[in-house]
Amino acid sequence: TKIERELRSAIDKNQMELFYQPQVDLNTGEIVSVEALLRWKHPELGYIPPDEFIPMAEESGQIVPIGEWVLKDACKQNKTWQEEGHPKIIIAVNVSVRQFQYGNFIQKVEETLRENALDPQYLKLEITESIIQNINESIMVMERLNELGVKTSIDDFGKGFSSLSVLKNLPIDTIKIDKSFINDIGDKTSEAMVKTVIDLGLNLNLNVIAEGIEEEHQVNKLLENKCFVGQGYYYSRPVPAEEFVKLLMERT
Ligand code: G
Ligand code: G
Ligand code: MN
Ligand code: NA
Repeated sequence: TKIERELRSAIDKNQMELFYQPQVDLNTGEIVSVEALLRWKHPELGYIPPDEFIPMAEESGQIVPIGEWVLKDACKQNKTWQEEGHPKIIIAVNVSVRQFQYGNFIQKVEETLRENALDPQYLKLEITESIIQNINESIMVMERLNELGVKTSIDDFGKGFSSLSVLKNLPIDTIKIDKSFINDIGDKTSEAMVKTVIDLGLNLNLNVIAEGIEEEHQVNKLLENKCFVGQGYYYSRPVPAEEFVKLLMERT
């Protein structure tokens, strides 16, 4: 299709852009890390959200060069903020399973960190529970990332649900509780689920991050359940780099 052809040339035409959403300390509102979220700035259609082109890119294999671009741009940006003298924060980058399991992924990560002189401790890679389809290979990739000093996180945790039994074997750093759980806060029955998911992460000594926080009462409930870091519209929508840097100056 036309859009598939356009996607293929989108990087060369400088149409890809990263937006940034702060991850904050829920006690203080301080920014502790940031998630990079991809946008396609289409000349006629405007900003196209990733949900509308990532699946297509995964299908066609375009996700590999797109993912490499994302990783590069995110590392470069984080290094720039550090050089500008802002407090050092972790940047979280979304990685598709297909990209994660692609042959030279580790090499690309290593190369990107080196080229940008970014300390690996300031990079975290977010992957979804779908990696369990190829669990042994994924564990190997995660172990190599650990050796490099790069953190890994399971995104949208709880949505796939199937992973409870394998979670204990995954060498990960963080789980990100799916926003559907946060959305359910306020409903007594569903609330037990949020608590259960948080406890699960804490008992495994993982960092637990909540996503999709939109209201203050959700923050209170999360704190009550010992989840201390989160992101969502309540704090900030994903914003362009120029805007994020203003938040960084105000809220760190
Ligand atoms: O950014 P929202 O703002 O619309 O993102 C929608 C979905 O797209 C999320 O599930 C997110 O994980 C995914 N996504 C955002 N940016 C990237 C990216 O750079 N790579 C991949 N693989 N997925 C991304
Ligand atoms: O990678 P992941 O699936 O976690 O991507 C986060 C997605 O959630 C992005 O589409 C982002 O724009 C969106 N998002 C971030 N904060 C909120 C929020 O508070 N509410 C809702 N509904 N979506 C959010
Ligand atoms: Mn994510
Ligand atoms: Na998510």
